[in-house]
Amino acid sequence: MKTYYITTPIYYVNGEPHIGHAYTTIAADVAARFKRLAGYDVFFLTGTDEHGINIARVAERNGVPPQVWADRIAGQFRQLWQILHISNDDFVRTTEPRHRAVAQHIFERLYRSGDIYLGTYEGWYCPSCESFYQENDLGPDHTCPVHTGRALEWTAEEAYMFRLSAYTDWLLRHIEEHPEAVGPDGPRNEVLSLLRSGLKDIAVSRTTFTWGVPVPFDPKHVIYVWIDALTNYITAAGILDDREKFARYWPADVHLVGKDIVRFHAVIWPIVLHAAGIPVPKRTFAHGWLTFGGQKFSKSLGIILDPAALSREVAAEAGADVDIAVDAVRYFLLREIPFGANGDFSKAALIHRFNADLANDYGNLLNRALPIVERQLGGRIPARGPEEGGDAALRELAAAVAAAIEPAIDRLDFRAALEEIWKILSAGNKYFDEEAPWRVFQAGHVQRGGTILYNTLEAVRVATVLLSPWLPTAAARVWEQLGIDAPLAAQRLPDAARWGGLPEGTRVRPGVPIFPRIETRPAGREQPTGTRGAARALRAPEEAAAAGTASRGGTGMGTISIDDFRKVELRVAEILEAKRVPGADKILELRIKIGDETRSLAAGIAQHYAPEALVGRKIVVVANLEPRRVRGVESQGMLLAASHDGRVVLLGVDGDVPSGTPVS
Ligand code: ME8
Repeated sequence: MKTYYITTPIYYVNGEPHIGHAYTTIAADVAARFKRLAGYDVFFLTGTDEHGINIARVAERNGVPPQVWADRIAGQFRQLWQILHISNDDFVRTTEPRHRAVAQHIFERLYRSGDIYLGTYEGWYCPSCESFYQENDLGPDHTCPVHTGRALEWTAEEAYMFRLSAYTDWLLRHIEEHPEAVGPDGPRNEVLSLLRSGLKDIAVSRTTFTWGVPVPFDPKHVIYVWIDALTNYITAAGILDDREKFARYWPADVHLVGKDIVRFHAVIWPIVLHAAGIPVPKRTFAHGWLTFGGQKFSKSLGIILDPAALSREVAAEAGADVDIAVDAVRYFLLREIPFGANGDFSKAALIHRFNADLANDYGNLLNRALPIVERQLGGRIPARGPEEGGDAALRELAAAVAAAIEPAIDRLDFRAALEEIWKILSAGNKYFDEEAPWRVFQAGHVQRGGTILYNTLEAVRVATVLLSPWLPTAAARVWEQLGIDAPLAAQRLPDAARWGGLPEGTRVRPGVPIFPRIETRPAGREQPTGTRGAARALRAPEEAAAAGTASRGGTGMGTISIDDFRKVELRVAEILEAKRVPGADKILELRIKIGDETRSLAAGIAQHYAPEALVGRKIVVVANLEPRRVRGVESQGMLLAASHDGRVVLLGVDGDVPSGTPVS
């Protein structure tokens, strides 16, 4: 069986987890879940980094021993990962005996081979970073380049040194020969230029504090926190306590990290491993910063957002449960920001994605199709009849999309993967609208109506399988409503995405909308402006009748006051005349009557209505709009129409009232 080993950084326990940590961990989780779906034997690791002077200091400030502090924060990380449905296979902590043994083992192995030697290290030291800095990296007046304004200490200490310099050429060649070893391009180039400028040996032990793993043969030294930390990846893979497991999973397929720690992962770590005679990881991938108002979420900057609290808030606004909001957060983070680039967090953008993508494109397609199955077909998925209309195109599109997802995941391009899956949903919605099964049933073509419903729900099924790594809860609920007996968790690609997998005769179980739309509040700057797809929530009247439900509204826009609304003068008008406009294929020139008044109007409906079919119709117009010229036609008002996936239908009045009647 093919294996896949993916890791997140192990996070420092110097503060509570925040959305920055969740970002990396969710990304790793999606990749892990996708690879399981694709049939891989996956090992997904996360954990906590618990040693070092910073953590000792935080614990002291809180009046507890460092181990007690570490237990507390590690517990918070574990709890958050549960809430966010993180499917890690192990959680490693650097204070565990299994890990201390590995850190010591590697240190000793490198000492024996001569790659670690006793020396003196002098330099500008930042206790917060636990790093020495070179003169040309410093901030003004010998301050820390990371912690702005923090004065560094010139420190000289006896230290074990690691011969990083001896491996510069080896690593340079390795990355040149395996460009996939570091990604994306920016971090790889940064690492390459660092290597080309030459590496210096680094200190890998400290004597100034004791909260760490002692050097086994010289216990007044503790092992440098980064050597301690990086070796977590081989601890959990079983280097010392499970040889068979280690052989199966090592080297790791992907170390996912933030940009801040790419040098440690892509320079120090492969050299440590290579020097110790252990194969090096296949890939380190550095994503960008999640920011808020342009500033990085960060414990030290005090800009934090608790993803669990965010999920609770979104759940309350949607009237959904927290697990659904968690899915939305997971989806949003990986859809909104290209993985690798920095991206600003905005709750309005999250809500917009919730409404437009999840509630509308995904949830609503299911909730439109199932009731018609219920009503017209006794709730059973029908057999597929012969292909007609848009059937083949939808099937072919789904197959092409299904084949494109794993390569996108392998490139860690989560956004491209989601965009691909959305092609199925968009095409599914378009197909459903165009094939209009409710009309087909009304016309008595039951077999064709059944085929349209089959294909629509098959598109939903394929999308659901592919989306399940992002939306573990929602996908399972969609699966339940589809009524498929075989559990979603048992699905495996490529078979599970093959067209036609929806079993004929399945008893559907329509339920409540899985993503209830979130009504947004009055406009602020953060307000989502788009109302994309809002019209889709409005069912065609025949569709509502076919489904046996009332039609629903909802726009997703911010509210306006009644006074604002009163400024718009809406009136019933009668169309007296309609003609095409030479050279403007979208526009009709109308003459309309509003009470006693006759006006001309330009209307963008030429592709939807024949002029002769319009004469005599009563429509609704905005009567107090400033006149303007449209393609040479004086337009003294605007008519109202609903547009829906490219289709435009005029608004009318349900009964005979004279033209000029006010509409409110
Ligand atoms: O560096 N945006 O731990 P750490 C995106 N213990 N990602 C962010 C982020 C943000 N605003 N803030 C944090 C350490 N991260 C070491 C790692 S590994 C052997 C040792 C994520 O708690 C991102 O993955 O400072 C970053 O690399 C990591 O948290 C830093 O976590």
